[in-house]
Amino acid sequence: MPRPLVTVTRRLPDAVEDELRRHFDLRTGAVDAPMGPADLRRALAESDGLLCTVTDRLGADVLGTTPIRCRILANFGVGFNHIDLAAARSLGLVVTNTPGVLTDATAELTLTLMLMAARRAGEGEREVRSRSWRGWRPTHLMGIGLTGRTLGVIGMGRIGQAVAERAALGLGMRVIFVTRNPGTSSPFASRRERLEQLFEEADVVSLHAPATSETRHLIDARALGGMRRSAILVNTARGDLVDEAALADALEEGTIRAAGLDVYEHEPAVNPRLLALENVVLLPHLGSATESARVAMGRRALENLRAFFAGERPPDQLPLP
Ligand code: 8YV
Repeated sequence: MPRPLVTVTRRLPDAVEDELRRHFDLRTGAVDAPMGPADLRRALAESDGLLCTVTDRLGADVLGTTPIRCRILANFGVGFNHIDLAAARSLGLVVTNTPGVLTDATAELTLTLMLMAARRAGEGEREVRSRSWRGWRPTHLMGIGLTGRTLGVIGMGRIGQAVAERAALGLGMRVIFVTRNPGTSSPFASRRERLEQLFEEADVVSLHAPATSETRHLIDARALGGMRRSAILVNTARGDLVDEAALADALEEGTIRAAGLDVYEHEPAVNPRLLALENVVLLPHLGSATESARVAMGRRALENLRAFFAGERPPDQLPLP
């Protein structure tokens, strides 16, 4: 039986590509750059499976192209808002993701941003690197401590839970959360029913909800206006959740104290007003960027592909609308 042909849209860690080659005929790009619509359409037309990433915009315009040979989209990552699931369903495609294996890495990066924003670490680093540090002084770059402060978690899935646990146990924070899921509880956090309640209480607001039509611009001018003036906003989820222009206004005007962002509305573009501000920490979508998480994500995508082509149900098959 011929081996399935799988197109891998981006270069993955060597260990993952080697393992994939043991199971599939692999097509990888010569250069590691995002695939445009034409290349994606060709990959869908010519391969049995597509191992894709967040940089592949698989909307109805791309997926709607017929005929396609592809039968499975194995996403490398947990978030799948770049894939039009309705279009995938109408083509009979199976879609999978890689939940769980990047939870620790993303939770750690969330704490990194919380601490960096609270302690003004980005400002300090820029000062040292630009050789403008003039030495210690009692009032230099004073930030805020997080011990005993309140963290508000929005979205209490795996990553929200992991952030709550680390903030409570590691930083001694009091943690509150909101979620749409009625059955969710946590030994480390207490629930609030309304976002407004969370905004009133939280010193740090951290986003862990998926990007959907309902969560788009969840953090807008009104939400920012409801937060404490001393609040720090952290986003390691998806850029769509935050109205970047409204956030820039809030940071410029002192509506909130600071922000820490790992994701953006139009990646890799970042709103130039944010780039000009000192009170925002900006990272380049590093949430899952540890060696072990990226290898585990690759293995999980491989396992989904392997199961599918063996006629089994892939372990991370997504329900389609
Ligand atoms: C990934 C992420 O790096 O898993 C996700 O949803 O945002 C990141 O951890 C990215 O999606 C890779 O495709």
